[in-house]
Amino acid sequence: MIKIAPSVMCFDLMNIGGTVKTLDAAGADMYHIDVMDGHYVPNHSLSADIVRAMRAVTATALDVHLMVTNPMDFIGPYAEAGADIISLHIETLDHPVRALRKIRSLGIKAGLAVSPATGIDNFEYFLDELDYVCVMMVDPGFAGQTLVSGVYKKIRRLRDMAGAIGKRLDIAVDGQVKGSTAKGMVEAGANVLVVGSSGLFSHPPGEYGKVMEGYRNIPPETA
Ligand code: S6P
Ligand code: MG
Repeated sequence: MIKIAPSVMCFDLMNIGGTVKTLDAAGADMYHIDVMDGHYVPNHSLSADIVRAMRAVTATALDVHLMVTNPMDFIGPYAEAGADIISLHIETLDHPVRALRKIRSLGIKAGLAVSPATGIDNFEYFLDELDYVCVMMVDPGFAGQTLVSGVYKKIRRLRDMAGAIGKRLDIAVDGQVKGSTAKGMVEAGANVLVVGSSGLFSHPPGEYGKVMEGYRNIPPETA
């Protein structure tokens, strides 16, 4: 089943609560919360306070994407704030398995995020430790960038890797997920679509439900 994850960074920040209400009613499956430290990526975005505030008003899953240099320090605070999924950038980790186990030990789904230029060859060695992979279709740091088209191959590769061990891995795509790109991403094996400025918030709020349903109805991977 395809899940739709609106990106909170792209909400109208003066109306986060109202947008959560609208999107909950329109059937969002999870909220994607980008955390940037101004060091690993040249930007700042959301924080644990946003996760806590959203947790208080919605039962919808909260998917935290940590773009920080020292992610091990932030697993605890984001778990405590109410995250359901935490993804760390593989590029920031010396010991990915230790990090994934720490997340799972807190009762949270463990994810890795992968920037466009980063490979996934080593994932096959610890795939059973992973619940979620956030495949970045743009370099992390900003909304509204240009897609790196070579990354479709990575989605396919990851889906094949998971298939080879009979694993139902959640593969999210993040960056430039929109009408013209989502089909290819789903066909390559993605089942979580992070939608932001290009794929959801370019539409008026009254159309959010219809737009999300359109993505959900894309026929699943072809292989
Ligand atoms: C980017 C971040 C993303 C963006 C989302 C924006 O670093 O991880 O989650 O918020 O990709 O979507 P769009 O449609 O503006 O590329
Ligand atoms: Mg993100």
